[in-house]
Amino acid sequence: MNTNIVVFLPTYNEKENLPLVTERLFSLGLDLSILVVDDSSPDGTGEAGDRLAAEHPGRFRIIHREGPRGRGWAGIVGLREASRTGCQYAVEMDADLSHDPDELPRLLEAARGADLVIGSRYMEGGSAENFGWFRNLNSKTARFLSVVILGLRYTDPTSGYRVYRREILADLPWDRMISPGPSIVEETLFHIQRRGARILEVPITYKDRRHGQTKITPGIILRWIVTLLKIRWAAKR
Ligand SMILES: Nc1nc2c(ncn2[C@@H]2O[C@H](COP(=O)(O)OP(=O)(O)OP(=O)(O)O)[C@@H](O)[C@H]2O)c(=O)[nH]1
Ligand SMILES: [Mg+2]
Repeated sequence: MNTNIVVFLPTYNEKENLPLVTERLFSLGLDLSILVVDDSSPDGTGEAGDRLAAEHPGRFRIIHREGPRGRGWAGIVGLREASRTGCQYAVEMDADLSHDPDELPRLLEAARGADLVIGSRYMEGGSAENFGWFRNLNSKTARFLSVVILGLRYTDPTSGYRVYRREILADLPWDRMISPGPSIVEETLFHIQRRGARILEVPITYKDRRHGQTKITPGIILRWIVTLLKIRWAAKR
C-alpha cells in the first residue's frame, strides 16, 4: 500500500456495511487505501472483503484474523500494520458508517497541525444521533472512567474516529499493548499523551449504525474496565 492515507477498519459481521463504507471512502477522491482487519466474521464479511480487494488492487487489503475475536487485538494488528506503510496519516474508524466518511477531509485538515486528531461527539458542534438514555449513560461512564483511571482529559477519549500521524503510531509500544477489546482506543491515547504529543479534538456527528448489530456485550464492558486498570497498573511499574 503506497498511499498518503491508510484507513484502518476493524470488522466483525459488517457484510452489508463494508462495501458501502469502501465506496464512500474511495469517492472522496483522496490518495487513500483501506486496510481491513476482520476476525473471521461468521456472516461472510471476510469474503466480501476478498472481493473488494480483487476489485481494487493495491488500494484495498484485508487481513483475516483467527482465534478469539477482539476489537483491541484487531486494532493492534491494523494500526501497527498501517504504521509500517509509507503513509503520512493513518485513519481509524468504524466500518458501520457511524463515522461519516464525508467528515474525513476536515479531520485530515486538522491533522496538519497535530500528531493525533480525535473526532469528538461531545465538544461544541459535535453530536451523537439517536443515543438513547442507556447508550448515553454508558458513554458518560466510559468517559468518566477514562479520566479517573487513565487521566484522559478529552471531551471524547472513547471515540474511535481518529487520524494519527504515522510516526506517532510507529513509536507506540505495540508488544506491550494489552487491550483485547474496545479499550484499545484509550490505550493508544494514553501512550500518545504520555509522549507529550499534540492532540486535537474536532467535532463530529456520530450516526446510528446502518446495518447489523452492536458487538458490545456486558462481558466486553466488564473486561474493558479491568483492562483500563491493568493499563494504569502497568504504567506505574
Ligand atoms: N475485527 C473486529 N472488529 C470488531 C470487533 N468488535 C467490533 N468490531 C468493529 O469495531 C467497530 C465498532 O464496533 P461496534 O459494534 O459498532 O461498536 P459501537 O459503535 O460501540 O456500537 P454500535 O454502533 O451500536 O454497534 C465496527 O466496525 C465493528 O465491526 C471484533 O471483535 N473484531
Ligand atoms: Mg458502531
